[in-house]
Amino acid sequence: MEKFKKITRRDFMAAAGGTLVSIGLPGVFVKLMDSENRALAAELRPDGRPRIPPGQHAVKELPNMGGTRGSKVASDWRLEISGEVENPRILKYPDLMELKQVDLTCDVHCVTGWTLLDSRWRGIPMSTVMDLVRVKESARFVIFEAAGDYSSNIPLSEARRDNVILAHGYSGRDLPQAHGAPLRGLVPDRYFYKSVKWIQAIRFASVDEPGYYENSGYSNSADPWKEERFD
Ligand SMILES: Nc1nc2c(c(=O)[nH]1)N[C@H]1C(S)=C(S)[C@@H](COP(=O)(O)O)O[C@H]1N2
Ligand SMILES: [Mo]
Repeated sequence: MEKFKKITRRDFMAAAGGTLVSIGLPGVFVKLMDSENRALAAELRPDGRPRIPPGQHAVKELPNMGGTRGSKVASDWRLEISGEVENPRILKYPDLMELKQVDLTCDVHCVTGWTLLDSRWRGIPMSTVMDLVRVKESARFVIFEAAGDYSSNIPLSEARRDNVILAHGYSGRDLPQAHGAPLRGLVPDRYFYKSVKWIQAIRFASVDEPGYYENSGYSNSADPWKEERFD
């Protein structure tokens, strides 16, 4: 899992007096100080890329970006996994809990410009789900489908990465409903619209199916370090 050079940041915080300044305007996400953002922008990830992708700024908390929520009744919830797989499954929440669980600390990047560093998630690796349903050779894309016609898509090669999970925990607690409970996708190295909240179905497809944002002028590849925001 991802590990970052936190020393740099801590050293900087000490030098800066450890203060985080809140902008505090209603409707404006609480940003870090510009100087701290500059220091973080100079920090590198283990893969050599800058910690803060170009055109992004760090925030202190996970904003609630809204969307059409799924059912509040957890016992009604099902995850349907279908498409190019040998073993299609419909899983209930307790079925998910029997699969491999991982804790992941990662950074997430919304296309509107905010980045949240060191967010902590718990869930099931996508690779575990892929093994469970036995994905066929013909599958090349993963389509995540949610309540309210929201969907998003990633290449299968991206889905195999070990920081791609289905998350049901956030910050040491159950994932809050606003952030996608009972289950959301987490694809940290793509803009956050690829991390589908309130997932209901996962489909393995041989042909790509751009989702809600991807069909509204936003980038299909959505790489924050290449600033692939729009098509
Ligand atoms: N189902 C669903 N998932 C979604 C969205 C949405 O509107 N509906 N918005 C996306 C966008 S643009 C972002 S930035 C993140 C926001 O997640 P958060 O509200 O937990 O911060 O969810 C993504 N996943
Ligand atoms: Mo977003």
